[in-house]
Amino acid sequence: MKRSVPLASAVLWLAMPVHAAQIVTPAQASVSASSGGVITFSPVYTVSTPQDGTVTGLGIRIHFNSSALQFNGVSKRFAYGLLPAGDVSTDTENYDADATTDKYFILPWVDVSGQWPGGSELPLTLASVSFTAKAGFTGSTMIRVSASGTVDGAAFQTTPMTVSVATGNASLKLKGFLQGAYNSTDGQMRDSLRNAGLLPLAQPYGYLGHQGAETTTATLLNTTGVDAPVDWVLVELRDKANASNRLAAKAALLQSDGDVVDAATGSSTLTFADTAPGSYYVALRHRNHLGVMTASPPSLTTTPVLVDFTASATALYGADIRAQQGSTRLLPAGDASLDNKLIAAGPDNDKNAILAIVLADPANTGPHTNFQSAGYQFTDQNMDGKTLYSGPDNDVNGLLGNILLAPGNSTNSTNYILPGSLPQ
Ligand SMILES: [Ca+2]
Ligand SMILES: [Ca+2]
Ligand SMILES: [Ca+2]
Ligand SMILES: [Ca+2]
Repeated sequence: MKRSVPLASAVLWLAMPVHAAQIVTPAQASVSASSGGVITFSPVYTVSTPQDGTVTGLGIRIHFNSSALQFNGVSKRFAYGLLPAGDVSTDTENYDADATTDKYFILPWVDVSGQWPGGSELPLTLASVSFTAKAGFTGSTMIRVSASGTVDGAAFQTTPMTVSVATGNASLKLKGFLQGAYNSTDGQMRDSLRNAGLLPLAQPYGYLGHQGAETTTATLLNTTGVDAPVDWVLVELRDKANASNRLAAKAALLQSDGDVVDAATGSSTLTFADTAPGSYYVALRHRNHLGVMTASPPSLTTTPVLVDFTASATALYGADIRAQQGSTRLLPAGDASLDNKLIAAGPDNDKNAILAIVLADPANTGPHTNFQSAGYQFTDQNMDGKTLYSGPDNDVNGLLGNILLAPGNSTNSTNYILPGSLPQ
């Protein structure tokens, strides 16, 4: 909030060389980068309490290690009172008290009419500074800020950004079971969609905002046995600082034995091109099952670690909404309406979504509620290639079971809502 003061006090206030501290912090405290990759440093400006509209400009130095990072330039600079950026200089005086940061450049702003942002205009991103991690450098390096000039009397506070640079890309191995396709007798998933020729060659997750060009091959789709493709899944890497923020995604094939494999090669190592080694939450999503995500962000390097969502010991982010089959865990089926919730009765329920597809099938001339609607559809909860609302092997009973057996449904009520635990 902008400081509001009576006129007499304001005159006194302006006369006194006392200001709130000026603070510049990076938008991200740490980033991971591939060797040769681009890093963006965004200094964010604010002032300490009391927030104070009387500060009149700022000059900052951005310090970096020139053997690790190459300075590319500055964009999106806050425009008011802007002066040209300085050239890259050698940090002989070591203004930031870090001997490893040997270079700096200055970003100055002046303010002759008292319009420098304060109060509700803060925090303010001052600029977007681009660096490239130099080929040959790996490890950790810092980008720091020091003040070349603050408003008269103002203290300056800052924190650095840690840049972790590694060669190669993040990779992992992943396992999961889909309840709808799972056969508890042999502990494998049925490959009925593949067997019926219904699995598409191209990834189907455009509706989740994934525009990847992943395709598979007729050879892989002809695989039978434990490595038979059951369906496409979507694997997401999410921001360790914000679990809702997807940083990378890869559509892949899920095999009968639970392995998630590269759709093009069949490799059980999933490598995320253009994604630096680092710590990321790992999420596994499917068209009509509730998605799951790791409770914490594992470190993903070029040596793939296994994330096994079939194991009860693998902790989930949020509530553990997985279905149970002995000690095995399964992604729960039933989200025919694609809203990340399982609902069997009442508004937006998944039963109605199933019924609607059955009744809308052009071949269902009755129409009859027990019609079998063939195809690769979200409503095919048990993944047998048909959507059934009633009768043997219908797609509703699995949903009902998940609602009635949900740990939070203490009264076994059919109108209980089971929310997904994957942050949206
Ligand atoms: Ca330095
Ligand atoms: Ca396998
Ligand atoms: Ca739903
Ligand atoms: Ca079905």
